[in-house]
Amino acid sequence: MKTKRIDPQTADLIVKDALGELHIPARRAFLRGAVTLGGLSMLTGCSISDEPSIESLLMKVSRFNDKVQAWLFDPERLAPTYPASMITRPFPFNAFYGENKAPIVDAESYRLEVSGKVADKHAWSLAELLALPHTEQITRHICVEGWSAIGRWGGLPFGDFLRMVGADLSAKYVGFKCADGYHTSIDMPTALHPQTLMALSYDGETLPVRYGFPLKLRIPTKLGYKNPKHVQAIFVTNSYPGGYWEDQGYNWFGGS
Ligand SMILES: Nc1nc2c(c(=O)[nH]1)N[C@H]1C(S)=C(S)[C@@H](COP(=O)(O)O)O[C@H]1N2
Ligand SMILES: [Mo]
Repeated sequence: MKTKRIDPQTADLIVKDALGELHIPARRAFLRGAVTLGGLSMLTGCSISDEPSIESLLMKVSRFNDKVQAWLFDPERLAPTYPASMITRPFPFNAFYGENKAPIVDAESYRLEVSGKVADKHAWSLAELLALPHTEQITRHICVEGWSAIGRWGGLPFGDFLRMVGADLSAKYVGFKCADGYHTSIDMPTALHPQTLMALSYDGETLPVRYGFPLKLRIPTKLGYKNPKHVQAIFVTNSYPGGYWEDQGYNWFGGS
């Protein structure tokens, strides 16, 4: 199993995120004046000159950040989109294992389980999912491990799916379980965000195995680890579900 290492350039991106560069004027004004990186390092007693201390600083900022972001998050904010000419080729693979270990999900027997606070708990076949309306987006994926890349995903807005299955939209969380044992969860406003997609295609083709066949959640307002691949089960709940990296100290809110 890999552990995550954060290089200074990525740390910068995360600190920016942690400090709330979410393009909301009130929030920016609040945070810009109140906290600087230097100020934070004083506040938390961490030096920011070496990697382990950057990591522990980020953990502290992150905890603060989950609380602040929860009430400052603007569900209307859109992630930037890009022209097709800017797509990163080849788009990088990442997981907690190597590319040759990506799980091969059988298309015929695949069923997407839907459970928890939803009216319609029927399990979806791939054919049923493929028959749903399809929209495309070209957005940037940012991984905390030090890279970002622009890709093109297609699928159904997740909010449309949640409404279709009669999910309790006042529930707090949506959790995801994946074919490789990975799991993660998001807050309901993010689940209903217009750019949050149940993605079945990548760059105009069936989602390749390495990018999460048969289904991934594409959430451009969230960091890479909050974009689950090979999704097998979706559940709507009021109990905090955590996640694979989140349980190891990564910011649950994980905005980008
Ligand atoms: N099922 C599953 N989903 C996952 C992961 C994983 O290990 N397993 N890794 C996450 C992380 S950290 C990243 S950066 C992205 C990478 O997605 P990509 O391979 O499409 O670039 O998948 C996310 N979703
Ligand atoms: Mo990642």
